[in-house]
Amino acid sequence: MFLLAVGPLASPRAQAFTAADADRVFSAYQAAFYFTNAAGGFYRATTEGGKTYFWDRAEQLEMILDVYERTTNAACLQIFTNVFRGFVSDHGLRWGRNEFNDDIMWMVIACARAHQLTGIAAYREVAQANFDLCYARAWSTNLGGGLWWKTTSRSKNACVNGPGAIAANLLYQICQDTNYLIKSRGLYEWERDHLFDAATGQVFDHVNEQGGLNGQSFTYNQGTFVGAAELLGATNDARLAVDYTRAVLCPGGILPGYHQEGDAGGFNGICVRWVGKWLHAHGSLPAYRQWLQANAEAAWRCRRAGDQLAWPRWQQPTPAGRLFSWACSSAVVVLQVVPPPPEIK
Ligand code: 7K2
Repeated sequence: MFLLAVGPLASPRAQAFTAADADRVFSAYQAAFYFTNAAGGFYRATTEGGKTYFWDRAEQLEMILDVYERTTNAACLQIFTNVFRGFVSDHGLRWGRNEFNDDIMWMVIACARAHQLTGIAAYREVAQANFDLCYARAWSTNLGGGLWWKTTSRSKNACVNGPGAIAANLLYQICQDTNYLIKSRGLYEWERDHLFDAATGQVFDHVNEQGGLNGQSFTYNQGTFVGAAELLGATNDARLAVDYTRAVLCPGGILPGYHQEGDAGGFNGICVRWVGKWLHAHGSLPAYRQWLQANAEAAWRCRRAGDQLAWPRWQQPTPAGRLFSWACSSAVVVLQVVPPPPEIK
């Protein structure tokens, strides 16, 4: 009895999260949401069925690449291939029918990253063709440049200009065409001038045609701004936007608990993907690393028993009942892109 009583104290302190947990969170996700049919691979929209549509599926493709970047496991590429095939079966190879310019830019990023990781020409071709068609219809001189959010609405939003700057930068890298670098810089500088407060690091959601600023700040916009800034060497801007995210958007240090229904469920995954790349490029500055690790730990801790899924409100336990795959992707991403703390012996 005595030995049993002291056993837990003598054993190593449980780690916050490990690489094995990063494998587990993805396995749980796949078990709950992934399915294949003759057309390809897909994700159920919820634990009850359906399938994700366009931009959430594009971001699920990015999630798979995050797992691959961490593990270099060829099985991830097979899953990516299947989901890409499913995407093409639903949306084709030219996406101009989708009125949302942001949707197209997210998918361009996923395909450009896939090309970087695999060298497969088809991913580069589809990324380039769709960036070009999107840029041609979305860019205008109104408000000094920048991309319209969608074909019909008259606002210029962070959610298209940040991803557009990243997409153009990746195309520059993979096509070696400096016109893409010029576009990347142009979009970034427009966003910096119109949707960024250099005194605080805040990224604003959008500006309307009359120049009216919407002052809301979402973590995904902070994240893509950081990603674009870092790719273009604007390291001071990147750090400012990271600081704003950490100090203002994270009460108690944990990213905001967005609702799982709707667009925002996956915002924190996008945020940590780009903030994680920024951190990696800057030698894992300890305070920032610990902040991201606390988020990854919270995401893993909040998972529910049984199917092991974690919802996007990491401060609270994942409830029973229906969960949304797009919203559960944030926890998968954070565990891929944040390095686990060293093992405590
Ligand atoms: O208003 C935009 C954006 O500026 C804002 O940050 C978010 C907040 O909402 C929309 S972006 C969401 C759209 C993405 N494309 C596909 C659409 O179905 C989706 O509404 O959530």
